[in-house]
Amino acid sequence: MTSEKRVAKKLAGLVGATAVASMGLVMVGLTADAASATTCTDNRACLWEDYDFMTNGVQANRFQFQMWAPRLSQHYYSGTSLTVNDKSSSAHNNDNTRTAYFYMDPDCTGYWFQKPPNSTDTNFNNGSPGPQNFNDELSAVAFGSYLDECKA
Ligand SMILES: [Ca+2]
Ligand SMILES: [Ca+2]
Ligand SMILES: [Ca+2]
Repeated sequence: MTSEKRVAKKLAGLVGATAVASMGLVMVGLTADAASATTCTDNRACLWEDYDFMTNGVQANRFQFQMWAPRLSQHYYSGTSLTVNDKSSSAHNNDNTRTAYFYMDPDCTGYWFQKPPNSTDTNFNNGSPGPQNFNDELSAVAFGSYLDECKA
């Protein structure tokens, strides 16, 4: 039995089934947030070279951006000599309000996907969650308010 279930069972004896049902929903939400915590700095979005927020096995070695980056070939995953272009396999948008955009081609062109505030994707090859078929393809990134600058 997980610790969550033990807590839920204990609460069931104390406060009744209806209250426990709503408590259960709250706990599920907290668990989801904890699972998506990464080394990505607040108010930035991050990319990693490998699945599951890793670059060469190190989560701290990420590329992160606050505005836009039209040519990922000019950037490195932190702490490495790996350029970011056509290598990224997972992402975390760690901004509370802004949507981040990810493009296959430089200057924010070509196929793209977006990640809403506080969302992640552990694997650009699968669709749960989206996107899929973007593995090792990204060449430009931007938050929504900087798309014009990125395309300029
Ligand atoms: Ca990769
Ligand atoms: Ca995916
Ligand atoms: Ca590309």
